[in-house]
Amino acid sequence: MKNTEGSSEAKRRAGEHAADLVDDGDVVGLGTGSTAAHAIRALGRAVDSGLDVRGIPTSFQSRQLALDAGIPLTSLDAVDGVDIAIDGADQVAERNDGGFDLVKGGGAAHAREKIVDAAAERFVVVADPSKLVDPLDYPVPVEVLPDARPTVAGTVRALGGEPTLRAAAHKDGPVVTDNGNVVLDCDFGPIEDPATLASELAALPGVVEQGLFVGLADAVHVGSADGVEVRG
Ligand code: ABF
Repeated sequence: MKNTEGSSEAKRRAGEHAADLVDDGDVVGLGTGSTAAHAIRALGRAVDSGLDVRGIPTSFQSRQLALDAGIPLTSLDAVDGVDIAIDGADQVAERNDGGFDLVKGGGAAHAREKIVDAAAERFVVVADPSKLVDPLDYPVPVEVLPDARPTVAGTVRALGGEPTLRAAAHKDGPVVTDNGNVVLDCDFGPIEDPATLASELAALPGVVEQGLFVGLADAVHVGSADGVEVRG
């Protein structure tokens, strides 16, 4: 059975550890998901204690959390740059060159996450140990314009993947993203060449964003019951 208590403690440690990296005056990308939420809450406490930061949310969920935590918000068009982004992942694989490849999008927020994370001077991933794998094999979330669902699904099958339209958890119908689109979870089994698959998926007409983050992350903070290991 999955040790969810241990996993949630690991997520808390990872999130809080990464939040400590934020300096006074920073513009911070605020990731989505339960691990990034710990970083947002920790930042909120730091703001209460006088830290001067501005946050850029990556989803409706992270915006709400940041507002509740009292973090002043801004947007990409109002700043010169993003100093640091702290975000979770569904899977993390260490590359031979010391970098990291990720699958993201389990929260259907990967389009905005990629915009903000890629814009950041430093992109820090927060995770519990269950997220570390080799190779990546999590179904790749692909956000598509609703009209493009059948054509993208057909090409995903031709590429060797099995696409599944993500269903909404608490009502009939598909998940609808913050951008008004749908998500195809595309199972390719083990992904030996994430860069090539990312390019193939990104090139399909109607694909808004795909969930492979190839070489974007600068570091991964892996929480555990004992502490936090920083990789990268
Ligand atoms: C977001 O939340 C994602 O891109 C990823 O899908 C997910 C990770 O969730 P959690 O931290 O709750 O495991 O960052």
